[in-house]
Amino acid sequence: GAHVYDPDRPAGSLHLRAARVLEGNWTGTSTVPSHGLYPHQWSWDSAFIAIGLRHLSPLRAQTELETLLGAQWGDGRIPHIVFNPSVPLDAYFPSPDFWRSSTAGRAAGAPRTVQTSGVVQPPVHALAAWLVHQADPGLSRSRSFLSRMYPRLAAWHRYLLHRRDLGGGGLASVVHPWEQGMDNSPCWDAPLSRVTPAAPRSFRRADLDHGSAEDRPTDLDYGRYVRLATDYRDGGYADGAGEFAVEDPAFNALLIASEHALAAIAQELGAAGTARHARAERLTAALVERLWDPAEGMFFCRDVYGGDGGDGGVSSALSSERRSPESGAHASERRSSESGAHGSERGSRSGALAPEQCSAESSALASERRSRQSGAHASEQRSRDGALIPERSVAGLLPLILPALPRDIAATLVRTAGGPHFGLGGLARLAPSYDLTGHAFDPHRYWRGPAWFNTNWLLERGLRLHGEHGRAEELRAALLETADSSGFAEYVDPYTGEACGALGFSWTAALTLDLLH
Ligand code: 9WN
Repeated sequence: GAHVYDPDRPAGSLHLRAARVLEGNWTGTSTVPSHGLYPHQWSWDSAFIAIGLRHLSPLRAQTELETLLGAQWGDGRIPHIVFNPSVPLDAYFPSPDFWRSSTAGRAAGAPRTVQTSGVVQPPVHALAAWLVHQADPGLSRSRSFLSRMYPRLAAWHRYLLHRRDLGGGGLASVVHPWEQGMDNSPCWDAPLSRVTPAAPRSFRRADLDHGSAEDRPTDLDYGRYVRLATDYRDGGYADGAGEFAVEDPAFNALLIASEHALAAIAQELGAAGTARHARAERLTAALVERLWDPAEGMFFCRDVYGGDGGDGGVSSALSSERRSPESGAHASERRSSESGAHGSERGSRSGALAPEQCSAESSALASERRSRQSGAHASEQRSRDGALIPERSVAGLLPLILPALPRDIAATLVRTAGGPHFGLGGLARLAPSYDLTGHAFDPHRYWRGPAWFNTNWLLERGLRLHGEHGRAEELRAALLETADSSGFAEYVDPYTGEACGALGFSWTAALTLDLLH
């Protein structure tokens, strides 16, 4: 059908309906993803929600992020769920009595007063904070929003780049599928197969009270999720001891985009952003070095504890195509980004970093780097190569959001997005979460095929960043049309746009608002 959003439809009405969804899901201090299925605050949801909410109420958008970052742990991690104490324990699994953050997480500095999970989610927060600031810089400065958020965001990135560099190659690893956010992606099948599932009767899946079993992860998946989370908890949430460690291209791309945003925030606060922009560029090079596959034309996940430590090519596993011999050659071709994607606005100094914080900024980054180089962190003492996971996930396209991505790689990603595996602008209405031709593709099962609004919003941004305005506009129109026709569904069939999962889903409504502005 026509994939063009009809501008003659009353423009206000989609805006109004999206606003009503967010209004209904607002609790007073944050927004639930959906009241039935997800009745607490989720980390990356809140970042996307804030990006939309800023168009309705910059104050609420700031509050959303402040509430989340208020639950940060002493070691810098931002938990993936902040529990609402007034919601019954059995409304969502795993509940606070499973995570036991305030006791089991004590050594890692979990807060005492608020209950949280112990795993994390993709670091979209600095990007969100910067975009929220830009929606109303006057309000932001008057509330010292950025100067209050900055140290927390910096500690968050420090946690990920130090404690989570389990592969020793400079990238952050996720230690649980919930952390990457695409819970049952086929990418996790191989690394999860090494995990002994928890006994099925040792837990109760509250998600099945709301979602249809065919659309959700399987019981076997859940057994493994529970095992990994239990072991992490029982080890006091210390990093480096688990069985599962994956370097994911989307998680790391979001970290890098957020590092560029943090550089812009530092500049706004009167410090130099150059060290952070430079770090973001080094991370972009590491991402290419470790996760780019030139023969397949996309990024793949690295299973840090998997494989035989071979050259990491995926083509022989995916098909019979031969790999190009110059794997990794792109790492040296990165171009420098002049000012970063998010501009380098130097604004008012009100709420600026204190002078000692400013000068501490670049020396802190330098000493972080020295301690990494000397192998001061237990997890970095040796590099683990692992192996690339031969599954094509939309995560492998999302580095398109990076400003310092080499031009040829960006162009290749655009081609891959429009090719047979993702069908963007052709077969598929929106980019699927997983390879349309893949052996595990299922158009309705959660992250094994359906299209999601956050990943497509990121692709739209990446297309625009790399000058693909026509394709970006087409994707924007398809997103708006599908959000509208699906009732702001959690996810949709990538071919038909049929609604799946929860309706009135917050990030779908929020990102719709953002695209309308
Ligand atoms: C586990 C809240 C979250 C999203 C994730 C999505 C789903 C939770 C679940 O819902 O995960 O964190 O119970 O399935 O996979 O991306 O953040 O919307």
